[in-house]
Amino acid sequence: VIRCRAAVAWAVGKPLSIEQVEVAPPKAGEVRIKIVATGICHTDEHILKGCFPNVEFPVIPGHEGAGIVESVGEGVTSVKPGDKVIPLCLPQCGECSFCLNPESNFCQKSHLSEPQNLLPDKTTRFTCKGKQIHHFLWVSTFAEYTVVPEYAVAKIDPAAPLDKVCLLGCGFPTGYGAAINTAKVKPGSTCAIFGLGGVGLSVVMGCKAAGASRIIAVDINKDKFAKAKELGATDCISPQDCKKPIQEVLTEMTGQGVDYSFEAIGHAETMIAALASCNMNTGICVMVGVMDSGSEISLDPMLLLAGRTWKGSALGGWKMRDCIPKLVSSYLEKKFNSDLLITHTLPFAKVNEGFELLRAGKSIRSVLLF
Ligand code: COD
Ligand code: ZN
Repeated sequence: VIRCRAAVAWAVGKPLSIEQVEVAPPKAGEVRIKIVATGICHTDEHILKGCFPNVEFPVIPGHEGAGIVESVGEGVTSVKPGDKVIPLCLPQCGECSFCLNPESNFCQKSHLSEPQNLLPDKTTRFTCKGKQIHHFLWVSTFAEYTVVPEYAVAKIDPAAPLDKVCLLGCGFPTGYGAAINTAKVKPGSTCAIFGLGGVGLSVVMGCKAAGASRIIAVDINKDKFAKAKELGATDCISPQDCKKPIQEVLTEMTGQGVDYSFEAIGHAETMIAALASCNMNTGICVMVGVMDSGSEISLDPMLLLAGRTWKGSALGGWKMRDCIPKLVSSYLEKKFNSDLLITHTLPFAKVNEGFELLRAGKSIRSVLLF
């Protein structure tokens, strides 16, 4: 058993509290990882607010981390102590029908099929003050040591800087892959991205990498525009500055609407606006943001009648265990620069300050260092 620090969410609406926790050794098929760095993603904030009722408290959140294998359980062959790894918030078991299908990435061992509040054997490896603490998406990266199933770990290049590639655990691949894999943006096309957080800005980078000629970035916080331009946006618009609905503005700007639109906020109104902003015949709208669980959208089916496509994208469509190591290699070859998303680097003890920066719209990504 290792005693170390972790940020525990004891109840909905409470700030995280840094605690001394006990982390049990990995059982068969599990890996214990020393987390070196972790990003703060808006999904962690959703968890603290209680937006996903299937997440059980007390819980150790965090799902965008990178670290080093400390020990492995019986039967683990793909990683060994000392390997640099990224824990995967979307596993790849390699055996379910979704893993076996080359077209899909959403493994059946993920939280949409079964809760990931406990490890697969239905027990937790975390305790604190005599209480059992839940895992989050099996990865719980807000802990100095965490235990995950082997099929939720990707071994990465030993040259990778962990304080930078932690973003490749969630935000960057989610947005970048939504453009490259889900929308399959074509060279010379027009794109609109709603929401310029870490995820939306990664969509901007994906559209640019795919050769889009016009990339229109939409956010109500104009402080995000400078970064969006730096990453490839050609136009930036705040819906609050427009006299007409944003979908009409985008349609006028592009003639018939953009070829590809993306929603990276998680609100019903912006999902409908993004859908209506793409060309009614051939436009593709990709939903990346997730709404509070239980909420619904009402939609005029006429929006789809002429041929528009409305799609969802989770973790950018990447099969995580296969693709994250390749993305790390592309990062090292400087094929993209996800470092530009990191606005703050803080010691782990300042985790709540990191959340304050996110809530105030002052950060893109804060990286916490242990
Ligand atoms: N119109 C335009 N922009 C808006 C509006 C609005 N009405 N409301 C908010 N925004 C902007 C904010 O100003 C902000 O810039 C941006 O939207 C949101 O950015 P962040 O930094 O708060 O959030 P991200 O980028 O970290 O995450 C956003 C998601 C929506 C992707 C995230 O919250 C989410 O839903 N995640 C689940 C989706 C997923 O697959 N995640 C992978 C595991 S997390
Ligand atoms: Zn995330």
